[in-house]
Amino acid sequence: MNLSQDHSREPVQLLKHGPIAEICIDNPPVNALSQPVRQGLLTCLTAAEKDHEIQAVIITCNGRTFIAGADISEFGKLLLEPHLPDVLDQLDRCTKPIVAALFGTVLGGGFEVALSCHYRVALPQTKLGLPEVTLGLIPGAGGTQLLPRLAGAEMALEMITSGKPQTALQLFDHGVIDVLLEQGSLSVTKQAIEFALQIVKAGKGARRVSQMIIDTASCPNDLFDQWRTKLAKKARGQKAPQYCINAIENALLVPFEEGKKREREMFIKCLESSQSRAMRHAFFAERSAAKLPPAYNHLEHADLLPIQQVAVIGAGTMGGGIAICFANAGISVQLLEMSEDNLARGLAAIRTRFEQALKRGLITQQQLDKRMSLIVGTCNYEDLNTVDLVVEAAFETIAVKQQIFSTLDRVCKAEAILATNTSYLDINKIAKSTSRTHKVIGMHFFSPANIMKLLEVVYAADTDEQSVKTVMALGKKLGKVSVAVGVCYGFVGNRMYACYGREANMLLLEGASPQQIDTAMKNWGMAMGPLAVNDMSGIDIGYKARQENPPVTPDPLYFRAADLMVEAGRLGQKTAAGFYRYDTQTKKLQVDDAVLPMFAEEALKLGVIQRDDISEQEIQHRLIFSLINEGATILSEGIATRASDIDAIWLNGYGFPRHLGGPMCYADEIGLDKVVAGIKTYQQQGNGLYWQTAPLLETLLLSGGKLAQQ
Ligand code: T1G
Repeated sequence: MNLSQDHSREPVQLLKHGPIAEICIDNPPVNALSQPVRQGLLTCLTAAEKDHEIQAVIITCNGRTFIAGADISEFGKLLLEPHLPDVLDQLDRCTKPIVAALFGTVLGGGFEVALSCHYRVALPQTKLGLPEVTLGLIPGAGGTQLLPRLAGAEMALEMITSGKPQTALQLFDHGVIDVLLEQGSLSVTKQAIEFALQIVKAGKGARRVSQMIIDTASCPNDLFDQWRTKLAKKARGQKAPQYCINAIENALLVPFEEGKKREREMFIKCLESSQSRAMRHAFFAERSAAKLPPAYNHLEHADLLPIQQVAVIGAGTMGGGIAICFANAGISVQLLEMSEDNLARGLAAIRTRFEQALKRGLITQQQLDKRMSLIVGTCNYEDLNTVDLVVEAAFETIAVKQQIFSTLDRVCKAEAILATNTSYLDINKIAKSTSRTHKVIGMHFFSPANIMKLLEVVYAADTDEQSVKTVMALGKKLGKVSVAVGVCYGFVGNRMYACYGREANMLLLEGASPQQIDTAMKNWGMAMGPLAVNDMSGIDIGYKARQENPPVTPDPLYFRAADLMVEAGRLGQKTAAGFYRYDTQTKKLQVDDAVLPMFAEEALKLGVIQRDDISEQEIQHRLIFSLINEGATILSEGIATRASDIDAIWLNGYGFPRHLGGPMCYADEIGLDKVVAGIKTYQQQGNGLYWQTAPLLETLLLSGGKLAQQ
């Protein structure tokens, strides 16, 4: 029976099942704790407490998940009452037992609601977590005080500083979950009502987590300092993880109310920080990227093509990684190579990668066997006549790809989608070697393909809506962040990365050393410096790409430093020497000053004047501003649909620090005036050919607009 008037539009309703009151939340898509939900919770709780017929309360949700957190879209605006901590205080203090009925992804404020209840029942595979740290925040409604009281300090530290959820099954042994519900028999709500009735019958009252004592017997004395040291390294430059540790430590040091008060103060400080603004921008950028580009909005809404079986052409590093992506998602793969030897090598390399995952506890033996069984090798194109989609990952030359696509067009079924993993080449040219240009598309994976989350979905001139929608959805199924981009040299990520690499190379000619450049970029926030990255991937890859496809505005200066390495046989780690030298056993990087006179001699030849006053800031600004400038140009050309798409690309494909939000977000944070001034400086200082300020930056500077919102 519905106790409240007919407010069917309200997100929270109070229903009555005999002596049990049900507070039911219905706020699609994830039952986020928006202001109306918080208000509704408070109103219904007050009513249930006053109703003498009610002896226990359950909190339930409609839809696909229990509350998945605070409403992130409210952050950055004025926070409206009732504030979540106040609502949860009332839950905690309720005199009647309250049961949380959990399923789906119970995250952030949702988990805090559950922890503020007196009992928790859940389906075994329910995910429970406090991911606030991934948004540059800390739990802001008691999570850092409640979780240690139930699960202990060490589990709380692990979950809160990593933001990674655990299942109800995993948490059951820690006493966080009271009963694991049965999947599929009675509904979660009905099972929760049954449990509440048992509580009432047994005379068990409210059991406040806030009053529990934390078991510190197993905690080492320096537990929190150990975590501070570990995270200062692992989450270098990030503030929220350190605040998480301080807040959890307070749970052992001060009473609950004081601990919660200090937690809220730290939460507000994080909420107002640039790091949290950047990480919340990243969250929404990755979700906006899932929306199709306008180019595909006007077409009739095509259905997705079912993808049950795929083929991958080429069993090299990329082809093998791509095959693993599909097998991990449970999709059968035919892996085609030109010879039995190459195929055997490729399959062996795939097995090795799975065995490494097994050794690290990431998969079970059963999963390894299942995934290997999904990958079948062949040397015969005719075997591909039933696949729904092909991903070509062969040599990066247009002639080879055109030949492959012409063969695929002949053997594959008419509706099959033909995708290429090319990093640079013109997909329109590849499509023209088929009779199905509307089914040709780019699926640009990033190495290692089974690890990196980014997938650039490159639509060519004729690619149809069904192909784009199907591949975007397939990317999500593979666990990727799919971003739809247009065709140009290097699409979005690599085109911008070429500018970043160009500046690093130019700085070598101008007198900076490899370690000076790499140290500057690591100090800025990158995980690795550009030259160490280049050594790791192989300097010859870019060299060959430039030979095969000279950049649009070829300039002998651009990559001469890298070309020198290749011409001297210094290809990077694989030859134990590149910009650095590498120990042949340990592969440990060592500075090698032998490269400096090579750059100096080349600079003399090219008329580049060497300087010894290159500062860390100049290195950082030239590399990062080149990304911003090229990104703004790409946006103006329509190759990227949104500025936030460019941020999603750089956060998931190139290790751009998530707490800086991506190049477009970062530009707004430091100020477009500073970026444009820097560009003009480098234009006057060096080769003006490429430091032309993107018109969009000039326009926004005049209008005061935000680049990341374009
Ligand atoms: N707030 C607002 N909108 C949200 C949201 C949230 N918390 N979570 C998801 N959405 C939107 C999302 O933008 C998208 O919108 C749609 O829901 C589907 O999302 C006080 C302060 C729950 C695992 O960090 O991890 O609580 O694009 O595409 O892949 O201490 O969403 O359709 O318009 O991601 O099935 C803590 C964030 C907040 C959870 C579902 N909670 N969300 O994944 O769908 S801070 C989180 C997720 C907090 C407290 C603190 C995932 C998901 P649109 P989706 P999905």
